[in-house]
Parts: sequence; structure tokens; C-alpha cells
Amino acid sequence: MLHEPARVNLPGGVRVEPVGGGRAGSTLFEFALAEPRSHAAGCGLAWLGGDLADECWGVDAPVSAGREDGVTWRRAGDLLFLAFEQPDDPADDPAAAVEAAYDRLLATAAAAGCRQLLRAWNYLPAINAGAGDAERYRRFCLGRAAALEKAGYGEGELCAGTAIGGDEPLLRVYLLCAPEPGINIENPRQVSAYRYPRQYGPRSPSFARATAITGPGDAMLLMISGTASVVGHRTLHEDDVAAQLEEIIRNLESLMAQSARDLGRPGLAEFGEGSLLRVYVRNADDWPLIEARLRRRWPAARLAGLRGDVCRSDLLVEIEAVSRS
Ligand code: 3EB
Repeated sequence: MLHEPARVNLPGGVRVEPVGGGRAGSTLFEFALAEPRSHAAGCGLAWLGGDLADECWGVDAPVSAGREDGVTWRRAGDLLFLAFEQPDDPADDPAAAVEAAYDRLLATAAAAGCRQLLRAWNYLPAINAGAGDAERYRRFCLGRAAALEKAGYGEGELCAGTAIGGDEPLLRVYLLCAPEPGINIENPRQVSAYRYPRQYGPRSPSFARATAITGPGDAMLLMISGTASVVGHRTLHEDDVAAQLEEIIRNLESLMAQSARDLGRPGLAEFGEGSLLRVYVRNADDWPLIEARLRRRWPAARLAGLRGDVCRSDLLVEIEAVSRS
């Protein structure tokens, strides 16, 4: 069915699947991709198509929920999902607001005994506005890094991430946290983002290429960061979306092979059934070409195309994913 939701199963039974996937259990959080829904997380981006409209991140544990200090939380067992949403004027410097948002999120996580970060999603408007180090993405990175540093997070305590520019004037930060860390995996084709050289901004982006956690039973859940046409630390194939997509496919293949080795799970080397891909596309007209190519490469994976700005202005497409084995 075209818009059947997906469910993701988290540890102690964490599942991620299209919503309505038919499994029993509770929902830690939902991501509404095609249409905004109250009480669901969202990207604030236009949905371009695909067969993934909603994600349900489910657990085999009762869920409690609340809101404190502007942070909405949902907890099931050792998993804590945090959401922060606040107006963000695209003409402003976002550094201070992002730092304050992360201060609150990290304080909430620590107070709940869940200071380890497993997955982060960040959406903010006009991500490429501003020149050089004044670019809003670089200012975002500065605020995020400052908050993480103050709270004592080291390089090894970062997690898989996404940072995408939208059209609505809203900062959205979502964090999945736990008392114990996940397992981070880096991509041998790419310099770790937290070690990017100075030319990309005053503070390097604070994320790992992928984070794996234990899923239900013996399964592992691999959460892959937004992945772009970056090799080493450089953008490749400026102005060529088809070539950028091929480079992303190679980056994902490389990261998945590394994950399969590091985790001893050969099944993680490919996307299969149960793999969910969010594809962020700068120019909506590029979606049909991208969708056709991804269907050919990974026929079993589910895809959502979203109109979003990638955090370097020369990047035209970026793909994040969840996979399990
Ligand atoms: C890159 O490889 C692309 O700042 O959290 C991808 C995923 C990117 C997450 C972030 C940035 C972030 O550098 C950009």
C-alpha cells in the first residue's frame, strides 16, 4: 500500500516501521513526513513522493510523556525521545538560540539519566543564508558545539545526525537518548565530520556517520546520518545531481560495509526490507530521477522524498536511513 506507515523497533524491542505496520507494542515517537500531524515529530518539509509517509518508532514498553522547560519528552524503559520546536527568523543569527535549545535538551536528558545521544535531527530555515562563516548552518554548528562542549560531550559521545534547511520559520531539534551509548561507525571514504578542517566553519559539525543500537531480540538497528556527495572532506560533482547521487550510493555502500564488519552483521551491508530512506532534495524537479535510481539500486527499501536544503550550498541531495539486521 502506497502510504502505509513504517515502524522502527527500538532496544528492549525498538522497532522502526512505516506507521500501521501492524506490530503490537507502544509508540515512542512518530515522524510524520508527508503531512504534519499534531503529537508527531516532523521535518517541516514538502513531501515529494515515495512510499514512506510516516515512521513509527516503537518499543515493547509502556510510554510516559510530558513537557518541561519547553522540551517535550517521551520515555519508554531506557529510551528517551526529546523534541524542541521554536520560531526561528531566517534573517537572524541562529547560534545563540541553537545553543540555548541544546542546553535545555541536554539538561533534560541528563536529569532523566539518559545523557548518551543515539540520534539527532535538526531542521531550520534558510540554512545556506549568510556568507562564509556567517552562513546560518555554520552558526548552527557553533551553537550546537558550544552546548555539547559545556555539557562535557567528547567526540566519542556524538551520534548519527541530520541537519536540513526548510521553508518554515521554525527550529526543530529532536534527540533520541539513553543511559548507555550506541556504537558509532565512521565511513572510511569520508573524514569524520567532527574533524572537518577550518575551511568549513569555525566549529566542525557534531555528528557521527552512523549509530547502531540493539533492536528487539538479537537484531541491531543501524541509524545512518544524512549522507551527501562528500569524499574526504570535499564536495564532489558540484551542479550534477546524478553524479552526486552515485557518490552518495558509494558512500552508503562503504558505510554499510564498515557497519557490517564492525558489528559482525553481514545483513547490514545492504538495504533490504525494513530499511527506510529519507531523501532530502534541494530542487524538487530532481526527485523523479533520484527515486528511479534508488529503486533500481535498493528495490526493497522504502523511500520518502522531501524538499530540503542541504547544509553546504553546493550539495543537491542527501540521504539518511534506518536499517536493521
Ligand atoms: C556532510 O557530510 C553533510 O550537521 O548534523 C550531514 C548530516 C551533514 C548531519 C549535521 C550535516 C549534519 O557534512 C552535512
